Amino acid sequence: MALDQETFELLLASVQRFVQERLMPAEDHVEEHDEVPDDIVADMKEIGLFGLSIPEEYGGIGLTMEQECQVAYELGHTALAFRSLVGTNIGIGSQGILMDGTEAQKSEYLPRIASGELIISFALTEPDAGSDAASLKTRAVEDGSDYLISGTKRFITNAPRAGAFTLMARTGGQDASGISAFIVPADLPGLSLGKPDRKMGQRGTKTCDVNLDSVRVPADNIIGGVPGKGFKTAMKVLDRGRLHISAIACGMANRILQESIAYAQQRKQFGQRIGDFQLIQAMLADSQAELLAGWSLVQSVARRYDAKPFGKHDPEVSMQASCTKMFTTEMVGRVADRGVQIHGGSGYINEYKVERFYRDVRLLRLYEGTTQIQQLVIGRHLMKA
Ligand code: COS
Repeated sequence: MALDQETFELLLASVQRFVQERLMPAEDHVEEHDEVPDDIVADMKEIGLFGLSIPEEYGGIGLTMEQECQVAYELGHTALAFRSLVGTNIGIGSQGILMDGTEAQKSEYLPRIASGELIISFALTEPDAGSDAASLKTRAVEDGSDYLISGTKRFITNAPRAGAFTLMARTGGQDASGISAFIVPADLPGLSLGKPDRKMGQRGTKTCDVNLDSVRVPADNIIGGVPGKGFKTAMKVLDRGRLHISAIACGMANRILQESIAYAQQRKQFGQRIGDFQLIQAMLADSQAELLAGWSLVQSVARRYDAKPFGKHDPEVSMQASCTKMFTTEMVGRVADRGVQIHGGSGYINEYKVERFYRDVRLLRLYEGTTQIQQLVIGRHLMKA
């Protein structure tokens, strides 16, 4: 059940305060040390950020998609590493269990995910299976009442912190129907982590390979208990994740716009504030208009998402989620580019926030489906009509 409006407004206001008073002041620490401090992680648990999307009956807050997007918009206003830390528990790590898991799986895992005691990652991507997710090679071979899983998962967000993975492996034939989703505890023998990835941006976000060498996982850990449903679970999880990422993109676009306005108001050239020049105003205006369009789109599609039965695939809503992710993540790329331009030479210097945000937002157009994959989802849907 959704949180009532009044309680939700209070939560949103406390997240706004948390972002401004706790997270923004720690941005330089995250950039410098490539880590989110432990005391901030503890505070994130305290205010319930890990359980935003998990129903109250499993210990979470139970936000609707529309409400989750509003919170994600606020979290998008600061270094994206903070959002990334809670993002897999709120979204791609937990939602497969919530949508398709058995009652026993939900009650075993969701309360610990909601409290942040257990970090759960989503392991779909592999060295040879990125956009073409259905071609994944990680194999799960039946052995009595267990499966032995072997393969490599790549770029797995939060893997170094994870206590468990929602992991897609092939139990059957070569197409999408041969894929199953497993809950794989991180401490099983045969599971090891690769070295941390060194990335272009999003410092403080932890990703690495996950290697599986005959990892013995009970058949009971197949999400929903039935093999062959894992690709669809993964796609449904990604539909939802794409809306969440879109809200983050809008939050970050607003932060960059505010940084740009502040700079344009104080920086003087040719004897006046650069913001008084129409060419600077044109860049601010383009960013504001595109942000408004993107954020309106997120809210409207999130409402459409909430209106369909939970966990059920609605191709029209999937198509709209792809439109939203494509538009908003491309939009924040343009806003970040203009932000750097407005800052001039200072925009290229790390001390100014726009330099790092410019690098941070580049990832939004890649993960949870590249812009080209969103185009494909949209184009295919239109051609089926
Ligand atoms: N929800 C539920 N089921 C879905 C779905 C969705 N959003 N999208 C597709 N399916 C179903 C299809 O209906 C089909 O089922 P049937 O065989 O019963 O008809 C099955 O899944 C296979 O679908 P499809 O044939 O469209 O699969 P493709 O291999 O052509 O792949 C794309 C589809 C390209 C859209 C998919 O692989 C994709 O999204 N790739 C990007 C992966 C990604 O985002 N990676 C990021 C990793 S996480 S950071």
